[in-house]
Amino acid sequence: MAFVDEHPFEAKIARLNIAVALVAVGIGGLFGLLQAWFRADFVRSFFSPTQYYAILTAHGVLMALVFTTFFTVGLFTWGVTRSLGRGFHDRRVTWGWFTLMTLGPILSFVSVLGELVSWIPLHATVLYTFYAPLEASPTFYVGLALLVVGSWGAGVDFLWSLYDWQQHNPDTRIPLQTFMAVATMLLWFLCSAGVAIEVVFFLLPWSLGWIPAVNPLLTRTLFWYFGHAVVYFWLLPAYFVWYSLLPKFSGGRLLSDSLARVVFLLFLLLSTPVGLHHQFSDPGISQGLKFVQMVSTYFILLPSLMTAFTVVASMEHGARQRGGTGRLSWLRALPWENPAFSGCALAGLIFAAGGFGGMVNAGLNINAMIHNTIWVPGHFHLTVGTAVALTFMAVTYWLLPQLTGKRLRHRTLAAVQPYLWFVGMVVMSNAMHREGLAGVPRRTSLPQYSQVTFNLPITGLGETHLQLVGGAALLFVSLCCFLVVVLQTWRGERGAMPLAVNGHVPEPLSGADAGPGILDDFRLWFAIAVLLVVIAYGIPIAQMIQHGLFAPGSAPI
Ligand code: HAS
Ligand code: CU
Repeated sequence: MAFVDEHPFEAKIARLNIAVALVAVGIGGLFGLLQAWFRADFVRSFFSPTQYYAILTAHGVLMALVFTTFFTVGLFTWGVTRSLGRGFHDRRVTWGWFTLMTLGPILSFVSVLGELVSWIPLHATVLYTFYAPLEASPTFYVGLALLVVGSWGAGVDFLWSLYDWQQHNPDTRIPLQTFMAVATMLLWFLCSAGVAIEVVFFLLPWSLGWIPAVNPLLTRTLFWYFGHAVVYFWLLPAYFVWYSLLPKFSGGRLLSDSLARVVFLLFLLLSTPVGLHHQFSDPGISQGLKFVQMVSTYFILLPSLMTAFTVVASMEHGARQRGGTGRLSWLRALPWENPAFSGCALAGLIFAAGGFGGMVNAGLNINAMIHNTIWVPGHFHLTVGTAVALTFMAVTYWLLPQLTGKRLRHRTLAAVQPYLWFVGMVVMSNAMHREGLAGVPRRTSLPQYSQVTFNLPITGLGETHLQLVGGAALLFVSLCCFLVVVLQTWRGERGAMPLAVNGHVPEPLSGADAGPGILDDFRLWFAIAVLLVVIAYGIPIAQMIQHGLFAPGSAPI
């Protein structure tokens, strides 16, 4: 029986969340294309510089904040319900958070549109990293606050389901998918508290005119406290797919359940106390503290390196089950024609490169070379823009039939789509990285560099601009293919054809009982995570206060 038949309400909530995510990725993708073409001097005369920033803000907010959050909540609604075998506790609560979550981005998006449509009296060109001193209309911040609060509601719903389940299964280990979803949501509660404080106590009162000014260093620190950890809130749903489904797509089983739990707990503990690596160039934070957080950043590589090992080993196990042999020729036995598999595997390959770039970013001294250059967008288009986004698309091909009861349509288009994304992203992000090394800045519509000659790794901006334009075009075509497959599947007739999808999720080779039960003690792990945050952020904030943050007469801006 398909998921939609067993849990029709939860299937509907998952579908609705994924539908909003798709609207966001569709509009955000179009703005991405305009963005890249504008940067490459291709459509420069169409927009004013202010409109460029509005487009950039819309692209970032829709892709990085709206698409990711909604897709994650939809995916976890499925994963938690399926693995616990029970639905949400109270439907009114579920509708409540979904409504808040949906109203928020609409409000923020309309605020951004103010810059593009003259009759909307709002403005928001503050980018998706919306810290001071850039200021937007209050509606922009209210919208984002609603999105965050709504997503907290979803987290509460998952915890509530787990609590109900534990009442009936007191001595059973938490099912792996629920474990991963709950660990991710706990990380989200912890890190989004920083941005909630920033918005509610500083940015919103400031943009309403209630307080005359805010302190940029403090609000930036609050932002990056959130802004680093949020990247793992995006990544962990992809890991959820790589751990629980990619081994199955490969034809095998995950190697170790406990190892997956340890990885998620390491993220819960180590993701938040490293945000200063986004502030290496900020004055007002001591070099010693930056050094400490650089070292902590290198610790957070560990769970990803463990993932690389386990997931690739599980894929190899699958390939050998399918008859693969040899040291590397087993790779040929993998189902490269199945987009659910190829999307995840290509996303993983790209993430290996994106993670390597992350290691470069994290070096206190090397960071000075790439900070604020277009290298950084190159890095995050590999990570969130591919490791995460392509995995989400890939799993949609497998999940959507189970959520709708409709068979996937346009299978050939679906099979080609991940490869188009892969090639487009390799080309585009390569250009971004190389331009970044040559010093081309990010987040700017000006100056234009066509007159400048470089002796750095690019032969000229003509070449890299061409890659930017071409790569972005391929990505856009790939996104359109994805949306066509999804929309056409959605429009299909329920039950008209067999689903041709097996929804069974196999147990890992080494099960949960092989590991210690303390791994499931979320209260303990969450308490340690909070303690680490207090240590990592208490000291810099105490230093800021010492330096006169609240001193009478201090000029905040
Ligand atoms: Fe980052 C900036 C450091 C990971 C996203 N990062 C950003 C920004 C974003 C972002 C959005 O230290 C820009 C923010 C802004 O607008 O200013 N990042 C890191 C480090 C990691 C890292 C050390 N980042 C991510 C992830 C992101 C993300 C994940 C989103 C999802 N990043 C930085 C730093 C900056 C930064 C500095 C600031 C730069 C500046 O100056 O502004 C690490 O977590 C990376 C670890 C990853 C690995 C790779 C493991 C490989 C795996 C692949 C397995 C293969 C498979 C497939 C499954 C070590 C797991 C195999 C296939 C076969 C066929 C075999
Ligand atoms: Cu970071």
